[in-house]
Amino acid sequence: MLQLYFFPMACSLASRIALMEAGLDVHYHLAHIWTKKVVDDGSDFLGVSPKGAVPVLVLENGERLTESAAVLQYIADVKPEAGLAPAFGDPDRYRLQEWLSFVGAEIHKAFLFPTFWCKDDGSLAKPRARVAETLSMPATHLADREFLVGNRFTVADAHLTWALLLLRPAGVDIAQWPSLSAYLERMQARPAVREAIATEMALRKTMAASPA
Ligand SMILES: N[C@@H](CCC(=O)N[C@@H](CS)C(=O)NCC(=O)O)C(=O)O
Repeated sequence: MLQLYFFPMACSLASRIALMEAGLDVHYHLAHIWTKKVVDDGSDFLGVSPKGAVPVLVLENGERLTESAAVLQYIADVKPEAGLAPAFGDPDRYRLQEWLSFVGAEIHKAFLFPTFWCKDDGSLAKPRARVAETLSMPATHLADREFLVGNRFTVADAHLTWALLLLRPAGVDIAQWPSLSAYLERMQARPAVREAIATEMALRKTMAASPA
């Protein structure tokens, strides 16, 4: 069985959404990303992954896969019939990778990560100034589309949904981009997405405020 190391409402939520959309059986381990302890048994999370970051997906053969873009595509490819990624060779596969990279680098690491992890000593001014320009990209793209890639839900939507959910706690009002607000509402209406968020929100309430 696949195993996912996650922290509630962190970027590993996208992997949980993908796993639930695929209907895969998974063993979930809560890894505390500040203390670097696995909550199940108090073991060292750095022993699971020296990166000390979620998501970590443990594959059926015991190998550990990190980085959301890779983990999400792996999940999609375990259950191709769920249609969570275009097949390799389909030009849309590169569109999927394009969006996974954009969410991971331009939204997550350029904005969400510093917002939640860095002290606001003035150094957050630049990422904050840039975020509207960044978000205008998916906003424009989604103005006349239901999903990021093709005409069905993919793991790129799982990734963007997570990032958009964190905008409010990061102090950005998504209402500025009606296409993004409508998209987020549509995504949250999906049963798997709703259940994944509800599960992690419930866990999160039992913990202190957490970063991205
Ligand atoms: N590039 C990685 C970033 C993973 C990441 O930064 N995860 C955060 C949670 S959203 C984390 O676990 N941070 C802990 C740390 O960096 O110490 C990915 O896309 O999966």
